[in-house]
Amino acid sequence: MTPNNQRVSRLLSKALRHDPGCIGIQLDKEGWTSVKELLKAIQMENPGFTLYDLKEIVAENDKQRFSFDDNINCTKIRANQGHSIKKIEITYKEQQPPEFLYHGTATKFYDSIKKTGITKQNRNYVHLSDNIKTAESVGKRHGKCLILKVDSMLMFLHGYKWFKSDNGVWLTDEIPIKYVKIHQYIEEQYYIHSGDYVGNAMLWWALDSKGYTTDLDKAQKFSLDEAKLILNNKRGDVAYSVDYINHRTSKTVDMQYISPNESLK
Ligand code: HQG
Repeated sequence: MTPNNQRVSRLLSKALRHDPGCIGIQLDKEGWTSVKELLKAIQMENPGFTLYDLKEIVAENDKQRFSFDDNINCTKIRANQGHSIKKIEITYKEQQPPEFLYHGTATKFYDSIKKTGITKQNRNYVHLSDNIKTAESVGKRHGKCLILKVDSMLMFLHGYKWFKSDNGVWLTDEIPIKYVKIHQYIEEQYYIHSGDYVGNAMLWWALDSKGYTTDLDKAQKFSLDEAKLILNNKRGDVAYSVDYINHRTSKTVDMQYISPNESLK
């Protein structure tokens, strides 16, 4: 996806879930807005933006956040879940959940969760996933991640309603603490930067003590305690969390792997 379409995608997340007024559109009770009106609004800032771009954003969104009412005519579009606008009440189909579901949160919220259970905060529902990996990426957005395991089937048997959005997110109104167990604390991991660079690329401690590398796939990840031990040696090494660095990577090609013979003749 082009950087401009990535920017529009973020704008859509905001407009279709939290603040339609930010681009002057309106959502109906089910969260839909007219594609024609939306295109007009986006084109005010991006004159070259087309329906083709919008279709690309919907198809390629990493969490499948958006849907058209029908993929051929594309008359209306909405966000599948995650709304904070109270007047939006999407009629999700009630579903029987699996035995357990997972909620990724931050350790700093747990004292409060212990008192009131998991509550929806600003959103219209509490969000859960059927796998730990998704819960981990959701929880990490808030800080040091804690994965909670929820007795979703037991809740269902006790009369709590469960819904599943079109993009596979499980939703419910609230989760009393008696259905919640701590599943796992996710330890933050760290890369160690040697302090040196190759060109602009940062040079990291490599896997298995094999010197240094610019390739993050070959860089060693350390626990907090290991990273602190290394930093105590005070050799100019610097530790950054793996998440922090992963959010700042870009795709480049190293010129030493490129042969001019392979270029177009
Ligand atoms: C926490 C993203 C204190 C809750 C994700 C969470 C998801 C409490 C935070 C979707 C609490 C709210 C939703 C309590 C819950 N006391 N804190 N009693 N109960 N919390 O962002 O679940 O990228 O509103 O654990 O993928 O993190 O936006 O909810 O940590 O599907 O598409 O309060 O948003 O999708 O944070 O994320 P959020 P969430 P998008």
